Amino acid sequence: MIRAPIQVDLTTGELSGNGVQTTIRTLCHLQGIFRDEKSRQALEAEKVVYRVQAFHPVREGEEGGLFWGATSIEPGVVGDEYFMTKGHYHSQQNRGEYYLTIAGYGGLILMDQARKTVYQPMRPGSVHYVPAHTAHRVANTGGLVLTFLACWPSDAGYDYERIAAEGFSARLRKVSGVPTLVEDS
Ligand code: M6P
Ligand code: ZN
Repeated sequence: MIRAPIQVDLTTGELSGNGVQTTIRTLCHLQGIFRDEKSRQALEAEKVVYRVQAFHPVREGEEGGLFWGATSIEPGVVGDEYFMTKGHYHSQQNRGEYYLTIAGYGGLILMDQARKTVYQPMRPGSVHYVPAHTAHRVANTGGLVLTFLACWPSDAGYDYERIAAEGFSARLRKVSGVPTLVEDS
């Protein structure tokens, strides 16, 4: 079915139009995501960490379509770990994704099948390819809201359970004020 276009505000990354859905993730949704659980609990439970807007022109799980999204991560830390997304593998592991940074500064954290974790600095205009079979999460390392656009296959799906069970092998932490990828102990 041919769908009406939606709009991206190229300054803020905000999506608008028919079919755009918004999900808010507050600190209380992010139990077990950050290394320092005590610090997370000490912060305001209703504090917004990030917001995801998504446009699904076809049903989730349908083969052959593409989804479009905008994610805005607030500046902040839990302990010494930057505010970040939950992170996921795709349920259909052989599906990739693109990210395009619109505003702010951050890091895309990628972990391959061998649990090797790297991070790519994100800045306005940076385009990042998330390969298939690769866990991905984004952290806001700056003092402003970090906003990026994403495009991914409609049948990719989300595997959050594997992240909950195994985590990433490294975390992006603020060490002497500098974003540093630190192996998780
Ligand atoms: C990007 C895309 C979305 C994802 C969002 C937040 O916009 O990858 O599919 O939902 O980031 O990431 P997560 O689902 O891991 O919280
Ligand atoms: Zn994804």
